Amino acid sequence: METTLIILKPDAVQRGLIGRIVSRFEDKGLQVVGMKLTQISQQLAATHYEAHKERPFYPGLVKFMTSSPVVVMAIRGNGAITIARNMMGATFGSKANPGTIRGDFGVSNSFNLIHGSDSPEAAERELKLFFAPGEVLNWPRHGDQWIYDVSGGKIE
Ligand code: D4T
Repeated sequence: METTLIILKPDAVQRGLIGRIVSRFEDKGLQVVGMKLTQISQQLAATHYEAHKERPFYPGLVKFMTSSPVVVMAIRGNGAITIARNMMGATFGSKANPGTIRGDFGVSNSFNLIHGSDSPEAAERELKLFFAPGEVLNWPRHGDQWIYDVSGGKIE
């Protein structure tokens, strides 16, 4: 099982889209194992987006991400990182396919509603940045036997 970090960005929260986006992950069968409303500090945004420090959009990105509350989520499932990225769609709503979160809810080439870790290494790093020990819960989910086929001894 993989766990990935999802951020519902300030535009998603301000537009009242929290419930609809969270529902998509639940509907898919992914498990919410951590979730909180928080406002990202300058320092945390700088650490999170360190890789983009030299990019022209970086100052605007940090300003946007710290401008208003976000919802951070830890989401778990078999292949959760790739599944979540596919559900999010291409980086900007203007290009993202219908049926994806960005494709269905946004048109901007800057505000893009949601972040998801893009690799297991990124997920591990980002989960530690946004969740303190004990905030991600390993809870057994009642319906898991109808979400995954484990009859063959592995998760299918
Ligand atoms: P994130 O990292 O937020 O999940 O988005 P992506 O993985 O889809 O896209 P990214 O890393 O290339 O960009 C990170 C973040 O920067 C913003 N951005 C990006 C921007 O404002 N202008 C741009 O030209 C680009 C490329 C949006 C997402």
